[in-house]
Amino acid sequence: MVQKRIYQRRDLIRLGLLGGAGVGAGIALPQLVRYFQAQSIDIPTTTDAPPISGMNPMTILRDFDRGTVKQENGRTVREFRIEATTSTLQLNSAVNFVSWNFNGRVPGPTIRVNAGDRVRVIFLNRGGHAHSMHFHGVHAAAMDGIRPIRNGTATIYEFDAEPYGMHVYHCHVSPVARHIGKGLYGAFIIDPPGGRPPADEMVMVMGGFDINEDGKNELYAFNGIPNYYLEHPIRIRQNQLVRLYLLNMVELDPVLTFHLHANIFRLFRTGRSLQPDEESDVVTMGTAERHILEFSYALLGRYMFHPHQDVIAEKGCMGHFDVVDSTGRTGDAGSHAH
Ligand SMILES: [Cu+2]
Repeated sequence: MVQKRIYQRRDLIRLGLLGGAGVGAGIALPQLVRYFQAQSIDIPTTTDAPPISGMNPMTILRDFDRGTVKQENGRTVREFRIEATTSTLQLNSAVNFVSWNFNGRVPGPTIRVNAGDRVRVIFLNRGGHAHSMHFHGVHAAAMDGIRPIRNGTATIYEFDAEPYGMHVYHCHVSPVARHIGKGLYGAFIIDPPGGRPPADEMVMVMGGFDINEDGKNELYAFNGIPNYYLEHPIRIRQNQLVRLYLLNMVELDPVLTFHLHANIFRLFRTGRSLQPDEESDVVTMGTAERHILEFSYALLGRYMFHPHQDVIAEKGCMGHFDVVDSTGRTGDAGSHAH
């Protein structure tokens, strides 16, 4: 699958390929070559990643919901329809978990808008309990989503998308840890003006499952299903920039880290900058903390990622990147080592 993005003149100016003076400004050839290379992001196909309990973590990974776009009074409105539901997730061969969730998936849809857009979320609660949608970001108190919406009723949340960054939404009905632990959370991305440079973009949300209701998590997962990306590695292209939108929604454990093997990532804290804040191979995240990580792999093969709380990693929060070349060939020696 090849994603192409059409560039506007303002993008060229932002990339420094056109001066403010516009056409006629000189463009150096190497710059132009890099520009056209950057235009097409090549995402390797994955054929052996089946859905589980009606949701597919491999699809969720790169699935961005930009809403239904409307123009109202000269501005862009993005409208989303979100339904709270109850469904059973098969977490592994032995464990079925009754999940409360948004649109039948854990995490809920990744809501993605541009800074300054008007966001309108039509929220329908069919979950069987009172729920709500509380968005992070800046908005009026009336839109803060802490008022319980009774089962069988609906409400509309509407606000301006500010500020740009990597945000989150979740149910805020008490006890919140239980509602979040059941799966009522999702990523909320506000893109900066002009966007970010082209990359293979993906979302990972770390979640925990208290399956016997003892106040502790017994299982953990990236994007809903424990060990999914361990058993179905995420194929990424050699030397191609990966932009990972990472969110920690694990309740009941005070902190998780995220560790990337055999690499160093650039970290954009809360996605609030276009320049990296630091570089590392491990970042510490409290509940609801989220960051943008950028990296690429030069060498083919299979590389792990997981929280470095290894007890948590070994209870389902572990995955692999499979770095493949342009023909789809992956590495050999050591590629299956854990
Ligand atoms: Cu709830």
